[in-house]
Amino acid sequence: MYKEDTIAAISTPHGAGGVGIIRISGDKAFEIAERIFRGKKDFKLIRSHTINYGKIVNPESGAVLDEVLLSKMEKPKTFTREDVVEINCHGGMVVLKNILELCIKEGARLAEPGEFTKRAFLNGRIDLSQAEAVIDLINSKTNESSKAAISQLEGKLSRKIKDARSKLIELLAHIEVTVDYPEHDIEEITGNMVYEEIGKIKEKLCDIVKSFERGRIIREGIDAVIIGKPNVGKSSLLNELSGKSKAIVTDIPGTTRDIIEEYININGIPLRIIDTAGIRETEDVVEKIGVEKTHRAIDEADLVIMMIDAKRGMDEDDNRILTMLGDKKLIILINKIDLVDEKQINEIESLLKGRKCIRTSVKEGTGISELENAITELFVQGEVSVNEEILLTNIRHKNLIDMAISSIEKAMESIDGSMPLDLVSIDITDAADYLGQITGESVSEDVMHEIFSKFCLGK
Ligand SMILES: Nc1nc2c(ncn2[C@@H]2O[C@H](COP(=O)(O)OP(=O)(O)OP(=O)(O)O)[C@@H](O)[C@H]2O)c(=O)[nH]1
Ligand SMILES: [Mg+2]
Repeated sequence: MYKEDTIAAISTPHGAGGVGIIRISGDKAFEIAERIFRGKKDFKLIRSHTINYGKIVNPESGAVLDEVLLSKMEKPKTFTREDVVEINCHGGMVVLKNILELCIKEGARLAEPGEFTKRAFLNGRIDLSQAEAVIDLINSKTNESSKAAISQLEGKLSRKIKDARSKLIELLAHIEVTVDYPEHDIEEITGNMVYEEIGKIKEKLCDIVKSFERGRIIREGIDAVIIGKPNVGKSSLLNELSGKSKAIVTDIPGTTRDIIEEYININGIPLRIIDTAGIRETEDVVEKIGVEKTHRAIDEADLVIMMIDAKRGMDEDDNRILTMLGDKKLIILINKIDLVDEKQINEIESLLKGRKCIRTSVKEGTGISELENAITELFVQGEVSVNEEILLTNIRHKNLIDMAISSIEKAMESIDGSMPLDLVSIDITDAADYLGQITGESVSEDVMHEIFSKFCLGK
């Protein structure tokens, strides 16, 4: 399944840095290090899991490439469960490249992206979902998303999935014995018993799926789109929330023609905030395209922030926009309250028929923190305490759990229809198989390739 050769790569980001790390893993790691490292002690005498000062020297020319700290780590107590050498050198790209080239010349192969983690998986140190958590951890943009990744890396998701899978397999074994060896003296399993057992497993899987929406938001963030008629202050809001003057603001209606997006972070939740062209009937070709893009952005958004101009009041256009939104998650802002009095605001609120809204003046900065709190509340009811629970964050895992659930449902229907148990067991087998693909107990080479190719080089 994998070539047992020795791999090497630069494990730190490209570009100049204080230190850079080159990692070598495989049977020849020590042999290579022995040839290129000159330390106080003979390499063979260096104890495992120690860090050692010395020089990297080209054995042929005798040229010194750098002064380094080298860690020697003997298998199996290493990340890949193979012999590992890490060379901490100075962080210039030329130094790193020269040392890497020397390692390759001495017999290592340049690692593929994610290959160190792949070896950790293939050698049984971590399972597939844990390997994927390593990618998430590297890519996480907020504290919450890194906490979720760490909990997955610790194997919290894997344990639940493995548990559900082994219960299914136990059940399958029981069914098989009942069907194939009725003469054996074990308790015969009935359709009702199977129904009850897989029902319980289904419940547990459904709970995990429920955490997906929150998990996805914590990992990828919320897509929030700001919409409204032209000139209500959408671009001003984007600029205010992001603290940049990214979007052009003028008092000419129809200023924004294209989608403008910015990433911000509200109470630990990453938010992709999208400013759009104001929605109105228009003959202007460019603006028309902009309005079409606005509609598409609304379709794809997790949250719509609709702005109403307090000065102009609610009109037909606002109503049309509101009905168009369907059941999208919505926050309504009554903006420019600095220009009107209480009576005018009340009038708009009464026309909104009890829909919750926030009064803002983007110009004066009022109502912005209420908006931020409303966003947080909508998506994270209460405090996020990722450590206490597992969060499903990965779409591949979600799809597989969904498929396992529908296989279990099919099995339950078959039992309802009084089908024989050996037929029911086909769907249960499918369910177990889908779950196995999450942890990697039953996974194809293609899927594995797909997963590990998402990694950066050197991890
Ligand atoms: N008085 C007042 N003016 C505001 C407020 N918010 C925005 N404005 C002004 O309203 C005008 C339009 O603001 P924009 O942010 O460009 O509005 P927009 O919704 O992006 O407009 P389009 O891109 O044309 O759809 C600008 O002159 C802003 O300075 C506010 O709360 N109070
Ligand atoms: Mg604008």
